[in-house]
Amino acid sequence: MGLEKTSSHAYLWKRTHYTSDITPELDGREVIIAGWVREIRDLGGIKFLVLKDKEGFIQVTIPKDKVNESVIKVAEDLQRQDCISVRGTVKKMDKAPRGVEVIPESIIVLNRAKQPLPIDITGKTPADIDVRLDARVLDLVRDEPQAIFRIRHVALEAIREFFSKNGFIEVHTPKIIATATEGGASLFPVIYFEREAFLAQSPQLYKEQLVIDFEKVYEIGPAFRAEKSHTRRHLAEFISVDIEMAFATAEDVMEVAERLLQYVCRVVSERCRKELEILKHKIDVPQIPFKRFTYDEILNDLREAGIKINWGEDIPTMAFRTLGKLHPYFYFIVDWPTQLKPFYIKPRDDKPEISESFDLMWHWVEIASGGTRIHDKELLIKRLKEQNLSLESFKYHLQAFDYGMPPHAGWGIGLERLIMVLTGIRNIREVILFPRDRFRLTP
Ligand code: AMO
Repeated sequence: MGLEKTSSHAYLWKRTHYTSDITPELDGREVIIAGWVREIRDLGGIKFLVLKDKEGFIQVTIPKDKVNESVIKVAEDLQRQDCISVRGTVKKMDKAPRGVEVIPESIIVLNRAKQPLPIDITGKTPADIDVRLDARVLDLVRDEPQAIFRIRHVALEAIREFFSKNGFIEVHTPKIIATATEGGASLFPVIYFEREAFLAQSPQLYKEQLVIDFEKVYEIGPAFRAEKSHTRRHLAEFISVDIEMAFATAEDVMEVAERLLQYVCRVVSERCRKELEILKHKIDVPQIPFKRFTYDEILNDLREAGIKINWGEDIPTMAFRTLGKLHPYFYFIVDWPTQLKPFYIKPRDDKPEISESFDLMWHWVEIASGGTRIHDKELLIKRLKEQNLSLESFKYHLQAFDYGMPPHAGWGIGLERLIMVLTGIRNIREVILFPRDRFRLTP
């Protein structure tokens, strides 16, 4: 029975096996597989169809003289990305890509893909990134994005494993909030009933408050930045991996960061061999501890390379590019001038112009930043005033400091930047499903 279209009530399309389950040992077995047409080739007397599902590919072979006419008729009209199910018999076949093929008894078309497709899903004819992002759902079926998002999944799995093993509890804090934490310029305002609110730039204030209750917390959640800069490493919405730890200093949480990165690199390189091969990328599991350079040492490095930056100034992108050449690995930049850091970062007791803060770098890209926090309410109020921030806006945050705030420290890692490191992909838009940037709000 070779049905071209069937009522979904009949459920004749219900799969018995994923493509990866079809092995030469199943020779002679009847199976139902379902997925999408990746390629179809007609060699006159025989048609080869490559069917893709979430686990991989299988060759469906249609010898014209050996299958019934209705199958041939359906196969005649098949095009790339049509959604189909195939009932057929497994045949051991040395010449087939995985040593096995399926000879169909019926093919059901569950939905046709509109032709011509806007991009080549085999990836043989590369398309411009904007063309691909406009058809992102289709773009994501290609092997490369499939590998990227599988790596992203495994990295997240490893991150959660690591935190659980190390006594952290996962939290979710509000993303519609009343106050800025990371500077007012990059805030997205939203209308919240009759009031103005903002999209959270980071879980900073909440994660700090929660150390009173849970001591070691982590959050993996969206962060929003109204970034004007249109670069290959900035998004308006990204996933931030944040931790906060009670009774800890910057150095303590730096150790957590380097152990986490080493663990994630190891896990991904072991569990994602196939995906890394597709991306032609190799992960070097880093040695720890990572090198630590002070801000002053970095300024010296840059001076020697012919780039002069005055003490207290931020390091511009082109200078970071030079640094990346000098230090092509993971490293920390510590002891930043207090004036360059947000109000919640603790100034050093002995030298208040320097803060107990760090940025974690990979070559020239900043992967994370963090530090020891101020836990003394009076000092926090002083810092808020120095940065011209309204105490009224931080009322509830300051209140938490009346409830036994312990010394604490933490950091935030940009997940997409980490995925760029793990995949070797250079444009951040490739490692997030539906990127948001200054010029893109759809799809
Ligand atoms: P910061 O603002 O440095 O620190 O952000 C932390 C990390 O988040 C990533 N990141 C971004 N990724 C993509 N697009 C962006 N626009 C973007 N902005 C930041 C970077 C960066 O290192 N609250 C502090 C962290 C802390 O002290 O705990 C914070 O948000 O990888």
